[in-house]
Amino acid sequence: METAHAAVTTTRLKDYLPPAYLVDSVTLDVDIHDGVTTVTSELALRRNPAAAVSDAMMFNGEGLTLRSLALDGKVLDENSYRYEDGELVLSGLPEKATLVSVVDIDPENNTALEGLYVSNGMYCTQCEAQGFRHITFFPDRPDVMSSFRTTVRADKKRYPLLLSNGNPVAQGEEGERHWVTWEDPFPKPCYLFALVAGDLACLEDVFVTCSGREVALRLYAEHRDLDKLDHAMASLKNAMRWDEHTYGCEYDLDIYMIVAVSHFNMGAMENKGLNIFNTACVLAHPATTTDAGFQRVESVVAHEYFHNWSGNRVTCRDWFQLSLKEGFTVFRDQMFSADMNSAAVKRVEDVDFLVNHQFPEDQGPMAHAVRPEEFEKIDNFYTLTIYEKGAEIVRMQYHLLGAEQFRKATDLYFARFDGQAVTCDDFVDCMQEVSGTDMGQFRRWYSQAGTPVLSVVDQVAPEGYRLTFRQHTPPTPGQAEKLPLVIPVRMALLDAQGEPVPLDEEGRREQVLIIDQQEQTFHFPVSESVTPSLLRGFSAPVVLEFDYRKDQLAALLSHDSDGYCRWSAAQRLYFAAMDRLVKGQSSPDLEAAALQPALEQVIDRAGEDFAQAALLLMLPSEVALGDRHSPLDPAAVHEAHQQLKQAIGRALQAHWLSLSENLLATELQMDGVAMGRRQLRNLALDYLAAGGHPEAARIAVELFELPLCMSEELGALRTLVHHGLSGAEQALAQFAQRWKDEALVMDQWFSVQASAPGESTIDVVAELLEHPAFDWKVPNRVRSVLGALAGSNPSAFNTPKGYQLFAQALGRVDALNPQIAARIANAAARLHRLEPGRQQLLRQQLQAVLETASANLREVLTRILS
Ligand code: 0A1
Ligand code: ZN
Repeated sequence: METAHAAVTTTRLKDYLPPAYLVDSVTLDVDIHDGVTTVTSELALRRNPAAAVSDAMMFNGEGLTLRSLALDGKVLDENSYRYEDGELVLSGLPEKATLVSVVDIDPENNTALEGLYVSNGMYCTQCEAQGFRHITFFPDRPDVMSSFRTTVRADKKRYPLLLSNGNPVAQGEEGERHWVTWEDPFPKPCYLFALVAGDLACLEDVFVTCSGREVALRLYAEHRDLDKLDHAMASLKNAMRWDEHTYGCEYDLDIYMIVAVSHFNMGAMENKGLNIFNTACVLAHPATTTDAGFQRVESVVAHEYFHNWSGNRVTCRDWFQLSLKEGFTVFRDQMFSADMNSAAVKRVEDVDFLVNHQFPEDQGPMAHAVRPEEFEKIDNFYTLTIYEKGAEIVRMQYHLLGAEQFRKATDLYFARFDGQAVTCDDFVDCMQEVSGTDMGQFRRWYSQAGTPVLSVVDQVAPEGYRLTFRQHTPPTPGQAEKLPLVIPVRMALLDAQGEPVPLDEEGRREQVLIIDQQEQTFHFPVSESVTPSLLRGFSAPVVLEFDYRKDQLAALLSHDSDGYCRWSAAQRLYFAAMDRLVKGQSSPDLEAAALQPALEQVIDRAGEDFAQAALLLMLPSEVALGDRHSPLDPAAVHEAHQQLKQAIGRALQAHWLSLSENLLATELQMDGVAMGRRQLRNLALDYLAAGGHPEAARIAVELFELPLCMSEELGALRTLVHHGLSGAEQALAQFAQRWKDEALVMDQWFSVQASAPGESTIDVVAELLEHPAFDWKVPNRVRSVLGALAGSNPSAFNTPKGYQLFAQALGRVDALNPQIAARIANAAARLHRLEPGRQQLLRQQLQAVLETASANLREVLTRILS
């Protein structure tokens, strides 16, 4: 547990030194008893030939009760080592030595959920980034890679299942207790260690790898959830096959296991051969899981599986290189999901997420480079920048090299660095070596924080058409000066019919322009009037500024063959309309009338791809709208957002009504088309309600009463609750009654209420926090209320009561789980953009929490308040 005012230490990339000693092998014995768990570890130490010669070595250890230490069989007395502030230092070590330590730990009271802890009666671990030091003494850094042999001992009846990494090699019984020994021959850093002891149900299958080896696939969950594992199993097999085809990566052990746990700080964890998953990212059943939930399971299962190569076989030298494994693996999972579903829709969803969540991070007080230079708590750097922007940087390399060369480069990367802990530069070196391209300037993407702004102007001249690009990256904390980046801009020029015109003598109709200077102009032999279609496929993570005319945007939305550009045009139209409303320059009905023809075109073509139509018809979020206005008055933004939604609801009400009724399915299907239909149908129903249509409540109640699946049921409930329709209260009560035993469904029940727009929701949130089913120790539940309030309900959050409740709750979470508190606190990062009155109020509240904050929370709050 963190204590108040724990010493803050900053770790810097420039101070990196290799470890003095390596640990070739680890033998662990974990003896689990109620109330105390005893961990005996035997480390085979060897002086690191790559380090400066030293006979001293540091081992991390946090919250360990030391029983004994012995070096080469000799018990060490207290004078022969130093153990303070979580660091054990031994000196006078020979070239090779064996260190045996015996410690006691207390998993039952571990609410921070790092190291070994208990979740619903099951023992499990979370060691990334620095959890292993809570289990035993160890050089807890990713560049120390060891083979592990682990014995787990526990009561036979209560913990029939004893798991760890690798393959089981021995087992036995001793009276009421039993033990299993696992061996993982692949050297790994300790952050990939895992252990599980519990009574779980198992779904089993077999995968035959490309070289014909049989791999046992075992998915574990609580017995009641056994029927919710099929989708994860199917996703896992698809991912294994895809990685063989796409990257030539074959699975290496004889077993691959996934364990679902209810208490988990993040989504899931790629421990070697024994993934541990948040139940929310692995359990899926049509009755209890939304379509978005199904898609998340598919992508997270794949993500963790892909880490077996991009992360485990080849890992990070230090935590500054985190994006080496995370950016690359997100890119891999994005491409996998694109291949399994509609690629165009997937790309827009990913861009939407990046633009609406990572861009604000990169433009706020938490902005940091994809390869940061320093951190206090590494847990705070599992950010959208490391993950999502990191993935965009890999994607740019993929497109710059082309699929074939990129594959050669990743082959080289995996072959050259197998079994090693390496850097982002090593990755780019492979790209450079294979392609012969100088990637020197490109590497700035890793070191430079902030979102680049690319301003474009066009000019029609007698000689042809010209586009001039100017790039500029605004300063970020600690990084005032910015250098030009390499920005690939995929583009086309569309004629009046929306057809791309030839851009050069060869007749190419699409090009990638490389912008690598502050300003550059490109000429095209085009004389007709054209609309530029820029940044196609979102070819670089930049803000693109171009002063489009309304008719050009309508044309892009209707005709562009690029899904991203269509979506981006729609976003520009919506934002412009709402901006005018925020500034009081227009009326909602006028704006809706102006949008109507373009939206009707989208609706007419909805049958081509329902999901894409839903994405095009959905308004940007209130939070995203607020990010365009400074100083931010959340009430004015809320008003404008509601007004436009209502006006669109009214203007197109006949369409919303028919979509709400005609897209209704009669039997359950879980394919992409069926999911797209439900998405569009839910959206239509929501617009119908926003427009105040008298049929909305009836349709929503009918759907709620007899849903085919959770997407329908929850969609109906959300519409009822968010629009305060008659029947909402009853539906909430019915839903809670129906699903009281399904934690993941109840999370949705909490979050639907906490995200209902409007100031009065804050009183609802206060009640939800007192609800008997609310549990401060369960991260999913905490997120479902506090995350929903602060992250997606600006009109309730940005009130005096909202700030006060948020700050108090933050303190309460922090006392139990600093990682979760710090994560939720990020929602307050917009503080500096708020109008002075609110800014002052929020500042006061956060300052009060700071007094007692853990080191994790303190790092985030200090940055926000600075
Ligand atoms: N490596 C995991 C994410 C993860 C990171 C940190 C954790 O605890 C602090 C847990 C999981 C992934 O990328 O899926
Ligand atoms: Zn990951």
